[in-house]
Amino acid sequence: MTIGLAGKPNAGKSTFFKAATMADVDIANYPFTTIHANKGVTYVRAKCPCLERDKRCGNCSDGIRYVPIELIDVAGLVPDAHQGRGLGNTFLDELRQAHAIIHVIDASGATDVEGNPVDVGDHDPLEDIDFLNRELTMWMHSILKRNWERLARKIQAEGLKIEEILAEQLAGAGVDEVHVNRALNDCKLDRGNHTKWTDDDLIRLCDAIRTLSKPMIIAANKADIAPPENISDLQALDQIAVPTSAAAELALRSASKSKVISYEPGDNDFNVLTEELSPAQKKGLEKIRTLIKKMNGSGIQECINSAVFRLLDLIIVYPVEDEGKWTDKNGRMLPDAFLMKKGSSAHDLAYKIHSDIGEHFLYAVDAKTKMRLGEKHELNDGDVVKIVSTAK
Ligand SMILES: Nc1nc2c(ncn2[C@@H]2O[C@H](COP(=O)(O)OP(=O)(O)O)[C@@H](O)[C@H]2O)c(=O)[nH]1
Ligand SMILES: [Mg+2]
Repeated sequence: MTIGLAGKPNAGKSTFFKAATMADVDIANYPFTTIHANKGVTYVRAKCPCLERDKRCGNCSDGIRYVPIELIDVAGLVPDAHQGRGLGNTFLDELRQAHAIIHVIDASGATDVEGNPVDVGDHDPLEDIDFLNRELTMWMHSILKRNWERLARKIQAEGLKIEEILAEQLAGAGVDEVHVNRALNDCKLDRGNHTKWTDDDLIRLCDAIRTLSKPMIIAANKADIAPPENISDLQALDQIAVPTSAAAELALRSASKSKVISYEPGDNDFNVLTEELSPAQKKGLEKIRTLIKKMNGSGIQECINSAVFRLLDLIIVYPVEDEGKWTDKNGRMLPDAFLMKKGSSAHDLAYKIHSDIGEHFLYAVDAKTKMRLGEKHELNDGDVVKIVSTAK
């Protein structure tokens, strides 16, 4: 599972990335700080099932379970990147690996459309939403357009399946046939008449493909200094928008890393662990405390969780081999946590563990209720499941 952080320069992507992964990247207030995609590991936060038992499993932080996913910090997009402006296509190519995009927006309005600093509130962040959507759509359009006339003739002459050919063209952008098929239906384009499609039709189609293949949520970043109406405007859109302060999260994780505070990502408070703070440090920390109390957290963890659970509709399932002790064969309790699409079955889980186990699946056991589950049984978030198979 890979999530990409996208947005214009200076929105706070690298700060978000560094906070979420605690990796070392350049953070600076000028465009193109991040030249190449940075890849790192971040974590979805969940309640560990071991909270239902009388002892902690050893794979969670006192009942808080962190499940790894990949995060990419995609360098800043500027308008007309799809035509090769800025670092143009490099940025777009980096995004193709992402299953979902967190669009990091400077909700404070303190950067213009190209990411240059302006006064707080001078730029309307709503403009940035359209801009990223349009760049992605036009990027896909430019790929399709390259070969379109030749392909259109070929599809007609050889009677090929249009969704297959289009998906093939856009495979590098992470698009598959299912996306294209649904997009064709959504746009009500006449498949039989594809040689007559106009350029506008192609753009409409790409827009629909983009919506389906690159689900996106908004991080309304710099919420610490943003005018409240900017945040509410972003939250009024028909997309999930989470107010974030990447800067606050970075400060908290750094302080936690150096044992100055105890803080779990996603918490709305922390404990100071040392007496040796300067008055300025104390003041800085208390300012952040006030902020995360007001925001109910810095928003970074909530944003990652929202991308995984609300946008991508995933659940966490815990496979075990001993349904009594919830352990694997080496006695490790709740060793694995799998992210799976909501609606996945016990049989899907078996395949995810190993193709052999999937092929030789007999039944599963719900380790919480000890109920036997058939192959079609739909799994729920937080399920602890033993798979029984005849695989060796
Ligand atoms: N006030 C505030 N500033 C932030 C926040 N996140 C990032 N910044 C600042 O915005 C500037 C650009 O951040 P950076 O992460 O390099 O942006 P990128 O170009 O999108 O990667 C830096 O000066 C950051 O310190 C935030 O949540 N609040
Ligand atoms: Mg950056």
